[in-house]
Amino acid sequence: MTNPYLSLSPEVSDALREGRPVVALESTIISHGMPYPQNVETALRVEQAIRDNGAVPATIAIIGGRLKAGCTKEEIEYLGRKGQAVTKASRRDLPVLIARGDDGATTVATTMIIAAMAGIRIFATGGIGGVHRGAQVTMDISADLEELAQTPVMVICAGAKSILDLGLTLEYLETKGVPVIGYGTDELPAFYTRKSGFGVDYRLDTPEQLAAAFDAKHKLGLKGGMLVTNPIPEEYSMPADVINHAIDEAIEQAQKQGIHGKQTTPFLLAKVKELTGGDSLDANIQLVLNNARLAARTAVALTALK
Ligand code: PSU
Ligand code: MN
Repeated sequence: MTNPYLSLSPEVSDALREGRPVVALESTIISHGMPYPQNVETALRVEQAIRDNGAVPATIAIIGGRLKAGCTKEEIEYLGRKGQAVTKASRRDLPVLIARGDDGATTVATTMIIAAMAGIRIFATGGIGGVHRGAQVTMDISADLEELAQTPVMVICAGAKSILDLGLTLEYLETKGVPVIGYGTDELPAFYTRKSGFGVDYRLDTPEQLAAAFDAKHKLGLKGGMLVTNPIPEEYSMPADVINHAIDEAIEQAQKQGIHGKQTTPFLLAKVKELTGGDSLDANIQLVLNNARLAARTAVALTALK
C-alpha cells in the first residue's frame, strides 16, 4: 500500500523500482544542525559523495505537509535558509504537521520512518539522539532510540556526542535489541573523536559485512534497525580535552537557562560550536561526508544480495 502523504522524487522512485541503491539523508541536520550557508553546501556535497560512490541520495523532509523522499536543490536551499524556523520533526510531530500542511525538518527517528515507508534501507547522518546526561532525573531520552528498536533501517553515524550519556545510551540499545556495530573499530566513536572508552557489540570491516548482517536481521524477521558507528577520519578528529570541556560548559549553561525538551539537543550543539570556534563545524562536515561514502558503498553491497 503506498502512503497517501509520501512523495518520491522521480530519481528516487526510478532507482527503487529498478532495485538500485538509495541512501536516505536527514534534514534536521540542515535546518537545526549547522548554520547557513554551510548547511546547504554540506547537504549538496553529501548528496554528491553518495552519487560518486554509486548510489542515489534521498534527502528526506516534510514540505507543505508532504513526506518527501528526495528533495530538490531548491527544497534543500529553502530548508537551510529557513533554519530553526522549520519545525524539528520527530515521530510525535508527524500527525499535526501533515494535517496542517506544514514543513518539518526530520530527525533521525522521522527520517527512518519515511525511509522505511519509501523502501529505503540505508541512512547516513552525523550523530543520533540518545540518553541525555542526567536522564535518570529528566527522563530525556531521544525518540531516535525507540525508532532504531522498531523501524528496519540501517543508520550510519559517527557515534554519539558526549552531550549524551554514552554508557546509558548503549544500555538502552542493548535492551531494545539494536545491534551496535563499530566500522573498523572495537570502540564506540564519540563523534568528534575516534574513541570513547566504550566498546561496541561487534566490529565489522567492510560494506559487504555490514550489508550481510543487516540482510540477516531482516530475513530473520527481527524488527528494528541497526546502528553503524563510523569513526571520524583521524586527520579531522578533535582533541578530546577541548571538545569535552566545551560540552561540559554547554551542559552547564543549558541547566542554568532551564533548556529542556526538544530544544536541548540543538541548544547544546550550537553552544559547542560557539565554544570551539569553527573547528567543530569543520569536523562535523567531514564526518558526515565520511558516513555518506560508507552508506553508499553499503547500499551498493545490499542491492547485490538477493
Ligand atoms: N546529534 C548531532 N547532530 C544532530 C542531531 C543529533 O550530533 O543534528 C539531531 C538529529 O536530527 C537527531 C536529533 O535525530 O538531533 C535528536 O534530537 P532529540 O535529542 O531531541 O531527539
Ligand atoms: Mn530529548
